[in-house]
Amino acid sequence: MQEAEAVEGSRELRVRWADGSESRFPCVWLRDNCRCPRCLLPSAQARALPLEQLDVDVAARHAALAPGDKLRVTWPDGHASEYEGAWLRARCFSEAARARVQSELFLPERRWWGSELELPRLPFDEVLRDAGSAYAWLRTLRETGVVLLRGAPARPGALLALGRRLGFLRLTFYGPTWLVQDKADANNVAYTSGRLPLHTDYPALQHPPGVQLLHCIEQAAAGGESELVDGLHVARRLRERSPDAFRLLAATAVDYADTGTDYCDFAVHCKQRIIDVDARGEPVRINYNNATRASVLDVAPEHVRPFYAALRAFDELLRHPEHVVTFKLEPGDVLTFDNWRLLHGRRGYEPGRAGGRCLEGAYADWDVVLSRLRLLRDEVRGGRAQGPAPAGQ
Ligand code: OGA
Ligand code: NM2
Ligand code: ZN
Repeated sequence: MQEAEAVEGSRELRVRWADGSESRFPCVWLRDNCRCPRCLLPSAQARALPLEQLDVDVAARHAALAPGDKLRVTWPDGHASEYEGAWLRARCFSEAARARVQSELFLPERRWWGSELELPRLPFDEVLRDAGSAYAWLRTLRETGVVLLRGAPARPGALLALGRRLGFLRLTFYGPTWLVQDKADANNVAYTSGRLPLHTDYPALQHPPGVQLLHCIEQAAAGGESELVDGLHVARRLRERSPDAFRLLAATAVDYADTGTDYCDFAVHCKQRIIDVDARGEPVRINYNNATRASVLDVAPEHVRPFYAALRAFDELLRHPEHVVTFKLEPGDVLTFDNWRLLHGRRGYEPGRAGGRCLEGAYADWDVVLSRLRLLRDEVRGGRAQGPAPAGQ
């Protein structure tokens, strides 16, 4: 810091940096973010200052640079605060600086894809062993939405190891992990040998699982191929081509239901918009499983046919060959994907005799995955430059 100057009746401090640029810091924000141990619990890096002690109009009584590149501020009640130059600079309020900080916090941009996608692949054991590979896994999971981990043992347990790598898995009514097999009296359409049309898992939950892990233990001789589509990409296409269909799917609250017994008995019901959009209208999550879409439909009768027409338009665009990637999992493959972004499906298969097709599945929440991604990024940055990029097929 070169210079600090009080402006706006001392309600704002202006700092000039060595490179000549300037940053503005409103005093109410400075007071709110005092670093002293009375205002901040150091062991938790958490604010200890209650809001009722914050004067929105607070002005600095005195502000000056102090040795060690610090800004020292004294407040009207005598309280003193000190801020390090680098700490302040990382919190500059300029639009460009804020955009930089936000992209650091919220991690890599998405890359859209269609049927041309070469599935990103990484060795399963490297991801468990090596921080650079684990970072490459999670970074690609965020950017592309899918990574195929290969070479896991073809028996249950691999997902628990990946769960420990992340932190922990998401428990649902189908258990900590679950077996996708042709089962008698199946409590879910997935547990048959039938075709599964493109869907996202578990829109019946208010907070559907962000990430899905599917470990192939045994594959069917005939059928059972997997299909993947970049649902957020297709939703954006729908907005261009059929804006009315897009608007309807982004506005209509659709009921989902799931009732039965598995890990314990359950009667799940909730409402979801099939295309979930953020405050700016950008699609952020697809909530679409035709199997668990409830028979109650909470719209006026005159809106029923337009709703179905919009859903048919979206479904057709999803299934368009230019959007679908098809492949067949092999024993030892672990397919990991963004369940908020991708839709996945499976072709029907020959049930076969004893054993037969068997996948083990599990879920993780994006909070856990992104937390691990940030920690791995910092670990990898501290050591080597970057992990190996996943190879295409
Ligand atoms: C599921 C599912 C895919 C498969 O269990 O929800 O989509 O290949 N399974 O069996
Ligand atoms: N399984 C695979 O939404 C769904 O019912 C998806 C969930 C049974 C855990 C399937
Ligand atoms: Zn599924």
